[in-house]
Amino acid sequence: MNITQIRNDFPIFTHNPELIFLDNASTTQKPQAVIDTLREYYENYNSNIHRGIYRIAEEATAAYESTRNKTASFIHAEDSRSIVFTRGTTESINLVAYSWGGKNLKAGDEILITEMEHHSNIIPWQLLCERSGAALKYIPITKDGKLDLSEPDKYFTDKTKLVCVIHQSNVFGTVNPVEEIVRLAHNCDAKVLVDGAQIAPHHAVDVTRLDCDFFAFSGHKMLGPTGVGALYAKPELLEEMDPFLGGGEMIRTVSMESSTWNDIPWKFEAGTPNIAQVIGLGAAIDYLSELGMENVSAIEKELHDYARVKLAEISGLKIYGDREDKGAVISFNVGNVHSHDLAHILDTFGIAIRAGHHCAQPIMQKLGVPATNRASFYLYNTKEEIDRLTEGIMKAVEMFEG
Ligand code: C6P
Repeated sequence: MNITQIRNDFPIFTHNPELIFLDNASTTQKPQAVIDTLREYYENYNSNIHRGIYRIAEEATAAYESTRNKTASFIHAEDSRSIVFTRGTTESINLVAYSWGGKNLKAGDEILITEMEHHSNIIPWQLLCERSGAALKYIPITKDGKLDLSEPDKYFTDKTKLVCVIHQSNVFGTVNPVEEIVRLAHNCDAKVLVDGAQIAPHHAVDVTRLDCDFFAFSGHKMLGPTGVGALYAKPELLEEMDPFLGGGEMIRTVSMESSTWNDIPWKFEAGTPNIAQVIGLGAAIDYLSELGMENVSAIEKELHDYARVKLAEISGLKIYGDREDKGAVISFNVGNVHSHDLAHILDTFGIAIRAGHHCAQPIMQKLGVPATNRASFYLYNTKEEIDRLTEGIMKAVEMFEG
């Protein structure tokens, strides 16, 4: 893979030659192809979808629906009706909590999640438990950033109705054994929701092989625009679920007394959707598919291997959940330097990393720290940038510790 050629596809690096962007778990930069796709929609065929009886509306509808097919192929879903466009992972999870959870959970039932979850995969379940009377249970994590699945019978019981798990941790980069979790959950007749926000951009995903019931992800973390993401759900589940939001598009008939619903997946896409962003997501999927997800994973593995070696040269630096076989996300603290101070100093060198709790406060509680620094890599990063990060951290420590 020619990284220089890849970087040339991303105008932000031409406009900001000093920028070293290492906050890719938060959001990713956009290739010219995605930016052009958004512009072309607005300049050439901007119109609403599924309702206009004229040429440009039909063009927009075709482009929007073709992204549904691309999204289904990208995650190996067999049926494009299983793809619902949402604003992103957060909305996808909330959709399941309301539409599936509202109908299927009651007092005495249990939802099983893990201590590794992002707040987006905790709060919707806490709210659902308040509404339904169900109880929330947590699979614990070990201090080295893995799920502790040593006593599955303690957690997977006949009360378990839904299991929600993060596929790749946004804090540690740990890739969880989702296939095993699906098997344990299905053995007790529970459904499984996978938070795929951090896996879909970095590794090939096959929801059919995983056999998960729901899979949520965001476009902006995989080169696409903000404001768009998707929920994969097994079609038979979508069929039986109640609508999430009510409004135009999601209905078949409306009378003053009652209404009937559109076919899936449109039953879950009320109102005018983020048309441009969905079409832009299609361009992002094309870009990643052309590179090949196995190549994307390989680039990231090389960067991760290199970064682990380089960061280990810094005295007093502690990596949380450090291991070779995980995603290219490194959370760390160094000496007594507060993570926000370190991120601030690195910013003065042009280096963007994230500092804080990463919307995963239960992990911070488990680690016994208020916050960490986090460097996360993507296909356009280079080893030179990792060298600059290492030098930057060393300088910052010197400034603090005199
Ligand atoms: N994590 C991070 O810096 P949205 O905001 O809906 O696109 O994605 C939410 C979300 C859900 N699950 C996981 C595993 C995530 O990592 C995120 C977003 C960002 O780690 C922002 S907090």
